[in-house]
Amino acid sequence: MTAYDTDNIFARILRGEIPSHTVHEDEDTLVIMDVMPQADGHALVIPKSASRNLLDAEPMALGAAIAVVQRVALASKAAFAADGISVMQFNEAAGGQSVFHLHFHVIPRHDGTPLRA
Ligand code: DGP
Repeated sequence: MTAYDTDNIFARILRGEIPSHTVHEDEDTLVIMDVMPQADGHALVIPKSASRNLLDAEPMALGAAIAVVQRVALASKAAFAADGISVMQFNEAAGGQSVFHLHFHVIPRHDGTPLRA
Protein backbone atom coordinates (compact mmCIF):
# COMPACT_ATOMS: atom_id res chain seq x y z
CA MET A 1 0.00 0.00 0.00
CA THR A 2 1.34 3.43 -0.95
CA ALA A 3 1.78 5.81 1.99
CA TYR A 4 -0.83 8.49 2.70
CA ASP A 5 0.15 11.83 1.13
CA THR A 6 -0.68 14.64 3.57
CA ASP A 7 -0.68 17.16 0.70
CA ASN A 8 -3.52 15.58 -1.27
CA ILE A 9 -6.24 18.05 -2.22
CA PHE A 10 -8.83 16.78 0.28
CA ALA A 11 -6.33 16.90 3.14
CA ARG A 12 -5.69 20.53 2.18
CA ILE A 13 -9.45 21.24 2.09
CA LEU A 14 -9.83 19.57 5.52
CA ARG A 15 -7.06 21.86 6.87
CA GLY A 16 -8.83 24.90 5.42
CA GLU A 17 -6.01 25.67 3.00
CA ILE A 18 -8.29 25.41 -0.06
CA PRO A 19 -11.89 26.65 -0.18
CA SER A 20 -14.79 24.31 -0.79
CA HIS A 21 -18.57 24.45 -0.87
CA THR A 22 -19.24 22.70 2.43
CA VAL A 23 -22.74 21.33 2.98
CA HIS A 24 -22.17 19.41 6.24
CA GLU A 25 -19.44 19.05 8.83
CA ASP A 26 -19.23 17.05 12.03
CA GLU A 27 -16.46 15.69 14.24
CA ASP A 28 -15.57 12.90 11.83
CA THR A 29 -16.72 13.98 8.40
CA LEU A 30 -16.78 16.84 5.88
CA VAL A 31 -19.29 16.92 3.02
CA ILE A 32 -18.55 19.19 0.06
CA MET A 33 -19.89 19.69 -3.45
CA ASP A 34 -17.77 18.15 -6.20
CA VAL A 35 -16.05 20.73 -8.45
CA MET A 36 -16.56 18.46 -11.46
CA PRO A 37 -20.13 17.28 -10.84
CA GLN A 38 -21.37 14.34 -12.85
CA ALA A 39 -24.94 15.44 -12.09
CA ASP A 40 -26.53 18.34 -10.20
CA GLY A 41 -26.11 17.80 -6.47
CA HIS A 42 -22.98 15.62 -6.76
CA ALA A 43 -21.51 15.65 -3.22
CA LEU A 44 -18.40 14.12 -1.68
CA VAL A 45 -18.39 12.61 1.81
CA ILE A 46 -14.86 12.88 3.18
CA PRO A 47 -13.86 11.24 6.47
CA LYS A 48 -11.48 13.50 8.40
CA SER A 49 -9.19 10.67 9.45
CA ALA A 50 -6.14 10.18 7.26
CA SER A 51 -6.67 7.19 5.02
CA ARG A 52 -5.76 6.87 1.38
CA ASN A 53 -8.87 4.88 0.47
CA LEU A 54 -11.08 1.99 1.57
CA LEU A 55 -8.12 -0.38 1.62
CA ASP A 56 -6.34 1.27 4.57
CA ALA A 57 -9.35 2.78 6.39
CA GLU A 58 -10.23 1.93 9.98
CA PRO A 59 -13.57 0.09 10.23
CA MET A 60 -14.81 2.61 12.83
CA ALA A 61 -14.13 5.49 10.44
CA LEU A 62 -15.93 3.62 7.67
CA GLY A 63 -18.95 3.11 9.89
CA ALA A 64 -19.18 6.82 10.70
CA ALA A 65 -18.70 7.76 7.05
CA ILE A 66 -21.36 5.44 5.68
CA ALA A 67 -23.90 6.79 8.16
CA VAL A 68 -23.22 10.27 6.76
CA VAL A 69 -23.43 8.89 3.21
CA GLN A 70 -26.95 7.69 4.05
CA ARG A 71 -27.93 11.09 5.48
CA VAL A 72 -26.60 12.91 2.41
CA ALA A 73 -28.32 10.43 0.09
CA LEU A 74 -31.68 10.98 1.80
CA ALA A 75 -31.26 14.76 1.86
CA SER A 76 -30.17 15.03 -1.75
CA LYS A 77 -32.92 12.68 -2.96
CA ALA A 78 -35.41 15.10 -1.44
CA ALA A 79 -33.61 18.33 -2.41
CA PHE A 80 -33.07 17.34 -6.05
CA ALA A 81 -36.31 15.35 -6.46
CA ALA A 82 -34.12 12.44 -7.54
CA ASP A 83 -35.46 9.10 -8.72
CA GLY A 84 -32.41 7.36 -7.27
CA ILE A 85 -28.95 7.91 -5.80
CA SER A 86 -25.59 6.56 -6.96
CA VAL A 87 -22.94 6.06 -4.28
CA MET A 88 -19.49 5.52 -5.75
CA GLN A 89 -16.08 5.01 -4.22
CA PHE A 90 -12.77 4.28 -6.03
CA ASN A 91 -9.52 2.74 -4.82
CA GLU A 92 -6.11 3.41 -6.38
CA ALA A 93 -5.55 4.76 -9.89
CA ALA A 94 -6.39 1.40 -11.46
CA GLY A 95 -9.70 1.52 -9.61
CA GLY A 96 -10.53 5.02 -10.86
CA GLN A 97 -9.28 7.04 -7.87
CA SER A 98 -7.70 10.43 -8.62
CA VAL A 99 -7.63 12.08 -5.17
CA PHE A 100 -5.88 9.85 -2.68
CA HIS A 101 -7.87 10.55 0.49
CA LEU A 102 -10.87 8.29 1.18
CA HIS A 103 -14.13 9.75 -0.11
CA PHE A 104 -17.57 8.68 -1.28
CA HIS A 105 -19.46 10.21 -4.20
CA VAL A 106 -23.18 10.73 -3.57
CA ILE A 107 -24.97 11.56 -6.82
CA PRO A 108 -28.67 12.24 -7.32
CA ARG A 109 -30.00 10.43 -10.40
CA HIS A 110 -33.02 10.93 -12.62
CA ASP A 111 -34.68 8.32 -14.78
CA GLY A 112 -33.16 8.25 -18.28
CA THR A 113 -30.36 10.73 -17.48
CA PRO A 114 -26.80 9.41 -17.79
CA LEU A 115 -23.96 10.82 -15.70
CA ARG A 116 -21.93 13.65 -17.30
CA ALA A 117 -18.48 12.59 -18.48
P1 DGP B 1 -12.04 10.15 -7.49
O1 DGP B 1 -10.72 10.26 -6.77
O2 DGP B 1 -11.92 9.51 -8.85
O3 DGP B 1 -13.09 9.47 -6.69
O4 DGP B 1 -12.57 11.63 -7.80
C1 DGP B 1 -12.20 12.77 -7.08
C2 DGP B 1 -13.29 13.80 -7.24
O5 DGP B 1 -12.88 14.96 -6.54
C3 DGP B 1 -13.61 14.24 -8.67
O6 DGP B 1 -15.00 14.01 -8.93
C4 DGP B 1 -13.32 15.72 -8.71
C5 DGP B 1 -13.29 16.11 -7.25
N1 DGP B 1 -12.32 17.16 -6.93
C6 DGP B 1 -11.02 17.22 -7.31
N2 DGP B 1 -10.43 18.32 -6.82
C7 DGP B 1 -11.38 18.96 -6.08
C8 DGP B 1 -11.38 20.17 -5.34
O7 DGP B 1 -10.39 20.89 -5.22
N3 DGP B 1 -12.55 20.52 -4.73
C9 DGP B 1 -13.68 19.74 -4.83
N4 DGP B 1 -14.77 20.18 -4.21
N5 DGP B 1 -13.73 18.60 -5.54
C10 DGP B 1 -12.59 18.22 -6.16
